[in-house]
Amino acid sequence: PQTIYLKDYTPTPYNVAHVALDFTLHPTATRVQSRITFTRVRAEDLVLNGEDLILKSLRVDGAEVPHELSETHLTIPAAHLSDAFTLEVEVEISPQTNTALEGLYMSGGMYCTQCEAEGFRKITYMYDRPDVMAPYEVTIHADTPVQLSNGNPTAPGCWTDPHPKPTYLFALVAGDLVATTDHFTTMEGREVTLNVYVRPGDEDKTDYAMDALKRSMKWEEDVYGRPYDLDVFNIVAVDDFNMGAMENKGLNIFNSKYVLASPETATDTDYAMIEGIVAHEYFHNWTGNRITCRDWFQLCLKEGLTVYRDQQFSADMRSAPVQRIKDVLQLRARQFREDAGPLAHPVRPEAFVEINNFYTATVYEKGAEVIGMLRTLVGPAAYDAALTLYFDRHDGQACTIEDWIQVFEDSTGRDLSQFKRWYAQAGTPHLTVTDDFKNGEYTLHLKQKTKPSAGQPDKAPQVIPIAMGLIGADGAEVLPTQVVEMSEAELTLRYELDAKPIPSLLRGFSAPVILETEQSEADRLVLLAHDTDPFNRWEASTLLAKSNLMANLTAGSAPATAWLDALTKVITDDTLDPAFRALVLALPSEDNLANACDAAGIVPDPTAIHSARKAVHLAIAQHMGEALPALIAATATPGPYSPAANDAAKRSLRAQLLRLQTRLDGGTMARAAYDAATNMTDQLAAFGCLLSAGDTTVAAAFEAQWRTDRLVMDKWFAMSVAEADPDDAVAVATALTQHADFDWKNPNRFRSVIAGMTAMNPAGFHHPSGAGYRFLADWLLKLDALNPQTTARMSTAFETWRRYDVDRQALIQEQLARIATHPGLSRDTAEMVGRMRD
Ligand code: BAL
Ligand code: ZN
Repeated sequence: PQTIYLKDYTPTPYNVAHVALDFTLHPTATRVQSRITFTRVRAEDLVLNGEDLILKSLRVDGAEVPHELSETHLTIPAAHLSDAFTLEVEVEISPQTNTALEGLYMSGGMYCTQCEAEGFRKITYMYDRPDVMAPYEVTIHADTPVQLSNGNPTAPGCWTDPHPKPTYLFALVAGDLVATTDHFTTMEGREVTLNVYVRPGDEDKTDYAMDALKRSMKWEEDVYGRPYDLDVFNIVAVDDFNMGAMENKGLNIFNSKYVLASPETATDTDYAMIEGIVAHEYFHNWTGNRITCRDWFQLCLKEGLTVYRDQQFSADMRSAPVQRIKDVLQLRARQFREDAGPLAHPVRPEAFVEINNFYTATVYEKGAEVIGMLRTLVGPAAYDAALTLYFDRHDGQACTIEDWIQVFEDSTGRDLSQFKRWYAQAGTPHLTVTDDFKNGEYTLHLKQKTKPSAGQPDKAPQVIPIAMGLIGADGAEVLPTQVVEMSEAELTLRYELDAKPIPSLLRGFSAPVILETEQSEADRLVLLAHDTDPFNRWEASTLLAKSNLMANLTAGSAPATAWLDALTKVITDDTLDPAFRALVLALPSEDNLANACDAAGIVPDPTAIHSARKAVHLAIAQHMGEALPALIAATATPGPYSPAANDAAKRSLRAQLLRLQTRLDGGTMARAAYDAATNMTDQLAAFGCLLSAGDTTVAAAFEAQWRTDRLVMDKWFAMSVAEADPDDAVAVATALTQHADFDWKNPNRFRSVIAGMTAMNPAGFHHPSGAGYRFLADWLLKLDALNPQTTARMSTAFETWRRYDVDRQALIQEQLARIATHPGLSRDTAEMVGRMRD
């Protein structure tokens, strides 16, 4: 397969002035007539993308012309083209047999599309690339009650989108759908009709998505000064969807998991995800749609910025410190893991085979961190001014990271050339800190280093904004937060002080780096009790938990009483946000501990990690002992369910406490909580406790209660694998794949069972028998023939293989080789497996 390089970017020889599309929908024989107006820039052949299309007719300005077809392109020689011409093409496509879920496909009898990144080429011949933007007119003929496309409706089945857009933002939906409708008046006085379309029967689960949409529209005006720009904004929920959601202009299409919510069926986490993703897709209207990417190498231009903005929104809607901690947990779990392995790549990659493989945590989450650092470096007011300039200067354009950085340079006068390394260098910088106190002078010495990664043997120093403060041994703040800029490989900071302080570095996690300090347990206990920065208070607790877990793992040591006392103090402190307390109580994940072993030069044993984590969890439970029932009672949320942050915070603490209590009473209280639960958050928390305690009846009861609810059953499938004993996990997962409701072609259901094993039961996945690896490879090979995108994504479960012992390494390599040599393997999966192989 061909590798595409950033350096090879060339503009097209023709511009597109207008696109008119006429669809006659049929499950296996949809007709697409296109009428596309081109203008010439250079006298070259017209080479358009097109795949899996049956060409029925082709005319240029009404006349038949010679043309060539390949599996991927249509070519019309330059000699047959003039300065301005109209290309009329008719093709036939088959949505029903489109199992890749890219282009036009069917989900539960509904027609829908997914065109990002390169799905439009499966609809008709076109320049399927983001820098070709045009207004669209769409007509849909279908015997369905609802037909939707981008823009404003002009007649039944007819849509006009006046805003020039690239193909990847095209969308079409047709089916038996019902709408919940509301309205929003923009800051400019535009009356906008808002619809959330779902399948009949789901309409009682749309209120929260609608509410989140209206709050997003208002926040975007208040914080970024950007109003909505069409008369209609539609959201559609689709059951079969590779991604979370898609920001098509005026017609956002969502995985139904991120739209549908009722207290009985959705957890607080689901509600928070819906809020964040509705906001994310809406915010793309300005950062992605009106200002788009010149080419796919610039994906972080829209994704990093939009993730940053949805994180800001969620922080404003909820607790900002809690949001930050959750964002960093995600970043470390997914992006740091990616950056440390064979799939590491820069925020702006320079080459790809299949762009779908670059919708990654690095492009999204590290891309967002880079923007957060930029804001920290220039300050909030300068950030706002730069964003205003960005919108003014680039509205309607397809841009690059250079354009983005230029806006900051022009509006602040700063030279950001070194800062651009954050976009170009893969890998997470390690920031090593030593300190000293002598003769009234406190010295902090910092060194940065980034390990080599594929194609990048040497890394230059990056600009690291370090928000820091100093805390006295008595817990008093000696130095309030200041931002230090580190741009060289080493930096020394000096402070005149009476006594040696405790440094609180990287407050708010001001840069995506790995901090390595010689901090003592005693200093961490002071920070846990007194740091004025909530992030670093939590960080201290995480580091304490990690060191106690590692001591148990490597030496069988019982957790330190001082830590258990400090933990109990935080958990019982009513002045602290219960959500914060819940995060303090959550132990580092097994994957996180495997990574900690690796970093410490210890080969991780997933089975031993699982046991150590259980042992430490039990020790915490025993330490809190009799206090637990009262603490659980104090987390009650009387009255009707509210998904708002306050109540959700209490439920999150309750879930953690119930887990501890289950270790002591074998599930007695969890059983009572399960029976009394009136919402899915409480029910699922108790369900997990009961499964972990070996309850033999609850799984069947849960299944009987929720058998007809697809999204709740996804949770049942996932939890059943996640909570299985690691020795039984493969057998449990295999049995679930034989369940009548295991529709493996549905990405949500597939992920429930497969990631229930790979991500949620690591000791089961890494079972020394290798059965977990075989299980994953079997299912990847099966799905690859139908849905390469989801297969390639799921293959990343193997990316940490280098951490493990030689036996496990060999077992994983055996499966990777088996996948790589499978006849007919997709380009997507071939690229991923190729990058992961030894
Ligand atoms: N653009 C793909 C889905 C998203 O990031 O919103
Ligand atoms: Zn996005």
